[in-house]
Amino acid sequence: MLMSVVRGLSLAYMPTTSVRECPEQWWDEVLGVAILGDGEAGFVPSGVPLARVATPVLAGPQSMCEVWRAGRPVRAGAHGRVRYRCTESMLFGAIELDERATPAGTDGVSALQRATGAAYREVFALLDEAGYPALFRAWNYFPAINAVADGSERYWQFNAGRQEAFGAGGRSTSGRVPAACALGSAHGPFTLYFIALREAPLAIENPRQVCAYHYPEQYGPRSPTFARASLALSLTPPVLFVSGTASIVGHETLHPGDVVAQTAESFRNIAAVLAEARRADPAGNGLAFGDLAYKVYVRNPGDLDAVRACFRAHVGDAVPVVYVQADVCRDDLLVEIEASGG
Ligand code: 3EB
Repeated sequence: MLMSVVRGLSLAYMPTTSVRECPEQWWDEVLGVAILGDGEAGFVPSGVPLARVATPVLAGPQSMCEVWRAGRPVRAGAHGRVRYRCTESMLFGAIELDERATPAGTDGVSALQRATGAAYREVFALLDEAGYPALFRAWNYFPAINAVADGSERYWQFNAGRQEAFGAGGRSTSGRVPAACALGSAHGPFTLYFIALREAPLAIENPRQVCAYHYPEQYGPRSPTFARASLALSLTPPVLFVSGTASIVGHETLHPGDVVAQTAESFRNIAAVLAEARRADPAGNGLAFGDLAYKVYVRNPGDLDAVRACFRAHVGDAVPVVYVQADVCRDDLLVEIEASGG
């Protein structure tokens, strides 16, 4: 448990078997849930936004729930295919789109690019209508992220669909962009879950890294649309999301083939992002390694012990953390780490 136990937004990684046993009223303040790894989802009450993410859990129970709570009662709704729950200040939503429903067209636009675009367009329509225009954090998952299909890398196709939808939705594609991650799942539909706010958060960049929205064309014709972190000072207490962070310095992958060096480099990047966030927050609270909860994406399950040892050397073993298998968006990246806190 973390991120303000009493007031405001909180996140917990819980074994699915424990969540199953929670009484009905426990769900009243739940904004939404992501089920990580395989596991049947029938226990989630209807009306709770749900993302099923086929990223196998590498340590502990086979199925874990990432539970987002508001610390106050929530209101539920649906808009198109997006399910959401919200408080006065924030909205959590989830959408799953089967790529088979958006086949590639003769115009050369792939199924994944179409699904991505359709999902984001529906999300932005909801956010505009409901009055939470500022996308704060987006989690993106889809299978075969490193595969080449219809003539290009699937991660590139995703980036094209995302960037286009941001533009069509009247959003900036550089500068004021959300924190995000994009990972390859084992199977399943294109899945997006997100948190949006009434008041725009601050986008935080990393001085060690080129802004992702300025990556050179060698990483794809349309650049990714995300900031290294996003900080909401309008929430009490403030909330910080650190995007998926990998072993990239400048725009280049460092330490190919060396998972421990990549993990350590990722922590250098997270430390640099936290320093930037502290500069942006006059109060400077909750912005150290020990104040965050982590999700660690490991490409090769056999690397778990090495990654975990490196993780513990950096943050100790008193923080919430879940390790899952996922494909990182560049095929030379072996690990990626995201963090949430406040
Ligand atoms: C990177 O830094 C590694 O496309 O939304 C990290 C976080 C990465 C978010 C995204 C991709 C994304 O470029 C990959």
